[in-house]
Order: sequence, then structure tokens, then C-alpha cells
Amino acid sequence: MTDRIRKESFRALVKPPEAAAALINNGDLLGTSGFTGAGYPKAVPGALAKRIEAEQAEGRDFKVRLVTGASTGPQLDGVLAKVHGVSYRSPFNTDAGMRNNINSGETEYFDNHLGVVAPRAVQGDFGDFDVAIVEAVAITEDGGIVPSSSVGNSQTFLNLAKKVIIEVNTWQSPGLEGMHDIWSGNSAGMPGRDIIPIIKADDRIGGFSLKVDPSKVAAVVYSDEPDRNAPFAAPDETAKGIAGYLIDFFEHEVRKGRLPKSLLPLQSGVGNVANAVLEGLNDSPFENLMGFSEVIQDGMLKMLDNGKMKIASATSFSLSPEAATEINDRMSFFREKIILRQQDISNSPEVIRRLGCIAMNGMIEADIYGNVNSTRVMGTRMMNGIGGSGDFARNSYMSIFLSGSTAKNGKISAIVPFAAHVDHIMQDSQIIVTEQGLADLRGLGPVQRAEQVIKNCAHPDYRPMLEDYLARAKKSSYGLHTPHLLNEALSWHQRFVETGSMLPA
Ligand code: 0RQ
Repeated sequence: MTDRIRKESFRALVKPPEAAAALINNGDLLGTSGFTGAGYPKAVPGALAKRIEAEQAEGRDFKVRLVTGASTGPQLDGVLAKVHGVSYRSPFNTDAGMRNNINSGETEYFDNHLGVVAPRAVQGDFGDFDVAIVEAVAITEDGGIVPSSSVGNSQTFLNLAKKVIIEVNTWQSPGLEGMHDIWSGNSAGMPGRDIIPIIKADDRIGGFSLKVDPSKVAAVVYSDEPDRNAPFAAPDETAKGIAGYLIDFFEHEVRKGRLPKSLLPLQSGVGNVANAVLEGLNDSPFENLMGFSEVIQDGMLKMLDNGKMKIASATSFSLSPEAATEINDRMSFFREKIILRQQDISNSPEVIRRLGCIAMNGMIEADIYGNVNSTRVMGTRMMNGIGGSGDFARNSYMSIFLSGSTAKNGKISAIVPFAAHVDHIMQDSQIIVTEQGLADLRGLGPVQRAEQVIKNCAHPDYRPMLEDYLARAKKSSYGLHTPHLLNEALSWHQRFVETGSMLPA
């Protein structure tokens, strides 16, 4: 215990998870650590779920409101969704059970740009935080909380919450201490926000631990459970195709002198396509790459290992079980090459703009003009959330969106006449890539964009339908600047809802 909890007065606060969960009340707003399945509390939510079940069995309603860094895992979103214990959730979720509750209308869900959650929490958008629950690898002699595998919004929740519960997770490597960079400047309150002094992706601007007012700490709990480390599928032909087009494009840009040979700090989303692109970069001619992203996934770890990438800055890990073991075994090597920051710093528009990042994010669909839907299937059913894609797409040097040209065995086209929901307007999507090809939309007007997107990105099964749509729209649209057939614009989605396919019978 003395290794992990080095401040004596905190040792006296050690309690079983059930006793900590008893500090939470019906209707409480909880702010927890956790980002992309890493560094979220595990023991207290489990005990809380049991308590909720018991309360409900007695006929009493018991629900909490939950704000995190981003997605968590089965021991937090999963268990609370299972007992229907969450009335409000923000800002990002990938748990299937929670997704069901969101899509059934049971849980109100506000997906939000991950970089703005902390400042908006300070502004009071969520109301008063009752309890912060933060996973740590250790508590230092002076009461600093050393975060585990993510930083997220923990510092903000510790500042704002009335009560604090710290979960010290002994599964997490103590070697993580020294990897974090916790800035104490003001990036949230107004007036008087500070300049965030990151000039290069590898600048460190803060200390190693989170600060907390000790008088607010109500419980310290031990846990010993792994993060949700999901395995990555080996890249399939679609992912390899997308990666190939993108890397050819980067090579072309370097030859033209528009990108340096080390490219620019790379942001990459999570998922198999994003990981395939990183795998592809491993075999590319680029050197001394830098990562400035929100997550570090297997592909980036590999590049750090073989020297292709010099440094990776993010707010969280998102690793396969094998990669998690690898990093834990070789922590002293990786600690020199990885910086984990608060998410309002990793995703700060100011810093992303200054560094000139290359943003690479997945999408659900793009319309012919390049408006991108990242979140809502058929415009109505929530997938995960906007995540950090908006923080990066709007502010990067170059914004790239990636997807297979079809989904659900070809029944859905990822290129549609009109996006059924728009997360990223056409001004924020410069390059669109599918396994069919790459559309470079920089500087083009709407009709030129549509021609490129249809020709280069659409699947052959859908390309003639899109060509026909655009041709007819150019004849009879109300305005010819961004031609549309308004009564047909969403007909592909409607057809899918009615028949299970966007293709006509
Ligand atoms: O669903 O698993 O049920 O089959 O979406 O699709 O092709 O594996 O692609 O993992 O890259 O995810 C947009 C969801 C893409 C992701 C999205 C279905 C498809 C499958 C996954 P199944 P793929 P990816 C950094 C930045 C927003 C957040 C973001 C995402 C599932 O990239 O959440 O960018 N982005 N964050 O079948 C219906 C379509 C579809 C579709 C795909 N057109 N219609 N379903 N799918 N296209 C990370 C963070 O911010 C934390």
C-alpha cells in the first residue's frame, strides 16, 4: 500500500468499493476519468451498479448522470447501462449496451467535441458536479494523483466536484508515473485564458500528477482490473487500399514541396482503418514522424518502437491486449517517447492550429459535396459520437476523412447524395479516401467537389446512380451553386430503412 499511496493521510481513507459507492446519491452528476477504454474507474462503478439494482428492486428510482473523458469500458458504461442506471451521458460512448439505451431514448446523450468538455464544464453547461471518480496508478507524498492510462478531463472534474473518490488500480503499471504532462495554466475560465505554450508536439509544459484539495477526498479504493483493450483486426483489403492511396498522396505532397519529409504531426482516429493507415506508414519512406493526437494505438506504438516516429503526444492509450502487455513490460523505453496530456490540451484548437496537424478520421458517410457524417446512422441512430474528429478536422493543416466506399456488405453506400446528418461541413473536409480512390477537394467549388468525390470515391455499384443524381440536379435544382433534388436527397436512406438496402430492387 505504501508504494501506491505515498501520502499517509490518504491511506486512512481506503474503503471497499461498496462504501465508496454509498457516497453517491440518486440524480448525482458524476465526472469520471476514462478515455477510449483506458484509465476509467472499475471497482466503484461495479459496486454502484449493484447498489442501483438493489434500490430498483425495492421500488426506488436510482439513476446518475455521467460525464467522462470519452468512451470507457464494460466495468463502467457496460455495468451502468445494464442496470439502466444512467439518465444523462456525455461526451462519447462506444459501449453497445449504453448505445442501445441511448438509441431507445432512455438515456439522454449529448455527444460533444472532446476538446471543449472541460471548458464547458467550467462554464457550468453540465450543472454542478457532485462526485469525481478518478483512476490513478499512485498517490504521491504530497497528495498528487498520478493518472493511469489516460488523462481526459480528470483535472477539471477534481477541481469542480464536491466529493472525490480515487481508485488506485494495481493492474496499471507504476511505470506510468512520469509519462503525463499536467498543465496548471488556465485554458477554461474567462476572462484571462492563458496561451497554451506548446510550440512543438514534444513540448512538456506541466508536472506529472493531478492536483486535488485533500479535504474533498472522501474515499480511496483499490482495484486490480485491466482496461478494455480490444484486439485490432488485421487490416483487410479495404483498409489496405485506403492506406495505400493515402500514402501515395503524402509522397506526392512531399515531392511537390507542400509537406516536409517528416510530414506534420499526425492525428489518427481509432478503429481498424486508422490503424491500417498507421501500419502503412511503417513501411513508408517518411522519417522522424511526430504524433499529436488524442489516442495512441498499436500502429503508433510500433512506429515509436522502430524509430519511425520520434514522439507521440495524446491524452490516452487505445491498445490491443498484446500492445498493452508490451508497453507495460518496456515502460522505461516508452515513457521517454510518449506524453499524455489533459484532453483540452491534446485537442486544443489553438495548439492543433499552431502545430499544423494532419487529421485522419473515419466517417459513416460523406455526401457528394464532402459534408461528413461521423455519428448518426441513417441520420437518427447514434453510433459513437463526434469525439475529437471536429477538434482536429476544423483546425488541422490538412483534414482527411477515410471509409470503405460501402458498409453492411454493399447494402449501404458511404457516398450519398445528401448526408443524413452533418458533423463536418464541406469546408472542414479537404481529402476523402475510400478503397476506390482519393478525392483532393482543396480549393474546389461544390460542383467540382461532387465530380471528384463521385469519380474517385464512390463504389461502382453506386457511382452511376450518383452521376445521374448530379446530372439531373444540375438541370432542375432551385439553385445551381450546390445542386440538389430536394425530394430525392435523402431517398437512399429512406430506401435502406424500408428495404434494407440503398440499392433499388
Ligand atoms: O459497424 O461493427 O456493427 O459492423 O460502423 O465501421 O468500417 O469498422 O470503421 O471503425 O473506422 O468506424 C465513423 C464509426 C467508423 C468511427 C466510425 C458501421 C460499420 C461498423 C464501424 P459494425 P468501420 P471505423 C478519434 C476521432 C467518430 C469519432 C472520431 C467514429 C461500424 O470512425 O466513431 O472520429 N468516428 N473520433 O458497419 C451504417 C454507414 C456506415 C456504417 C460504417 N455508412 N452506415 N453503418 N458503418 N459506415 C477517436 C475519438 O474521438 C475517441
